[in-house]
Amino acid sequence: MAGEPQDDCLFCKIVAGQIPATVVRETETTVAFRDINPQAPTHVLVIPRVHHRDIASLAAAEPGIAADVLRETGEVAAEDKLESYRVVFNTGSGAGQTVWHAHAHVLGGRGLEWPPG
Ligand code: D5M
Repeated sequence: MAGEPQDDCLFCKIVAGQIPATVVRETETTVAFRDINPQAPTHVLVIPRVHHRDIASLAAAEPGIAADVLRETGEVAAEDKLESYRVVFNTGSGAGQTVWHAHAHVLGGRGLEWPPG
């Protein structure tokens, strides 16, 4: 059920401490950790503790927590002293989403081209 931990969800396991991660920030509602396959010097994922399959589902069901995720992206960028950075929510397999638990990518520390591939 949406919002409940899912046994087969990698990021629910990170929230539960069952899989290790390099956690950089935690709040009551969110966890931020370094991406295992970094695409930039800073590549941090910010996730809600609750399970929703993507950012749209999270924002529809729990808009306050979606706002918490957004606020944390800025905190991560500030901690890594990023003047410029990109926040990405891959949504759907055609856009490259591979983990079906809402997450923001925070990318920075190098030049970033636009449009992305
Ligand atoms: O992004 C999913 C991201 O999750 C992708 O960049 C790799 C990352 N990932 C996968 N497993 C782990 C673990 N165990 N720790 C940290 N990061 C991880 P998407 O937008 O769904 O493609």
